[in-house]
Amino acid sequence: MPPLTVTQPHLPPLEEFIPYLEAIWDRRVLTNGGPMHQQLEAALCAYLGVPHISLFANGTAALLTAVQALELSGEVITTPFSFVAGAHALLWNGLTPVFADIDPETLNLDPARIEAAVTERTTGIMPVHCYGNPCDLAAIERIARARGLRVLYDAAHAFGVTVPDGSVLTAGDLSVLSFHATKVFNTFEGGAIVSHDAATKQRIDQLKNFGIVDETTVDAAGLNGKMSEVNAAFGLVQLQHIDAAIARRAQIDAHYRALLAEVPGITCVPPSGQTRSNHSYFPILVGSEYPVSRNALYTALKGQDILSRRYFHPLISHFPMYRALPSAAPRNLPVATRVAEQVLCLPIHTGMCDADVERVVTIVREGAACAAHS
Ligand code: T4K
Repeated sequence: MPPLTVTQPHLPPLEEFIPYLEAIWDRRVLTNGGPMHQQLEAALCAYLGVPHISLFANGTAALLTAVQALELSGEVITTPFSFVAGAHALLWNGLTPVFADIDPETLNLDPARIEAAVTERTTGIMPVHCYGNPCDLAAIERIARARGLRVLYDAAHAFGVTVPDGSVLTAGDLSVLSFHATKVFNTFEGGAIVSHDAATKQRIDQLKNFGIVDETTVDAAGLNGKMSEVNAAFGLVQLQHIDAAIARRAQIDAHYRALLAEVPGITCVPPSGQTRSNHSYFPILVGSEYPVSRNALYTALKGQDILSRRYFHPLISHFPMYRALPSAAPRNLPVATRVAEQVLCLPIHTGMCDADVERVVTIVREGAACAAHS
């Protein structure tokens, strides 16, 4: 039996993809904003309920370009409890990440800590909707407005997530998505920037194409962030299956929550105000009342070929390129430091059956029970 991994790409039947490949072969347009690319942008705007989307080769290139497009300078406040790509995008743009602590309930940036981290060098805030759970959008907007800051949401985990006002992706100035193979919606590799107006989208599209404005004009040091036609075509096929994939994830999520509800010391991270979740991750916190450590539980699962992941341990602020920053000190980040020691993301993907969920939970329960007898 293959190991049960934390995630697994949801793949459509191969035969559905073939006609799209044939169309690409016929046209010989392989990249640079071809018809598949344009169709996917339009289809995603309609599906997600957002005004403008620019596709990218991956989420990290999208983050890099989003930071560049917002013309940020000096310091940008962000979370240490995330994937390292976000802070790297700041560093690559010559900016200083300033880490602020997270809220113990949502595991997203704590607005009070954002406010306390603002200095006269701050030009932006880069929050992350961690695990697809929305940040405190209203509080962040209030802080940004009061201080004249730009807001770039790292929405890599938040494909299809909605809040009472609509898509979570329309909050802030820009939002960045990842369509990596490990994500709910994937194009093998891929990403996107959601923007509010046509002029911003046009600027982003130039920046992801070397900064080319026209045949004889290049006005910025843009990168090559373009998505190919094959990736875009795959996205068009995937989109036809996304609702079914999210619905299956919702069942797995509910099954885990029901079975884990009574396990002492295990907390399932609750949703944070979304009207639709995408169930992209299933994080639990292994608290001090649980008889064995998070790492011991991780190892026990691994021993049974269940590959859970400690997203996001270590904290970004722990890595050598960030460690010396004053804001990276663990005493500045007590909640994130504790959560990084407790968190474990259990497997959740459409390849799982109910018995897989039960197998995972049995091991979690055994961890609780074995120590109850010791
Ligand atoms: N912002 C945030 C908040 C992010 O989480 C990410 C990416 C980004 C920005 C950047 O977006 P991208 O530039 O990646 O588009 C993964 C992903 O590589 C990364 O995309 C993701 N976040 C991060 C949270 O996780 P790993 O190193 O944990 O992936 P890996 O290869 O260990 O895969 C995990 C499991 O998935 C494997 O055990 C097996 C399964 N898997 C994976 C791949 C790649 C498959 O079944 N098939 C596959 O093709 O980083």
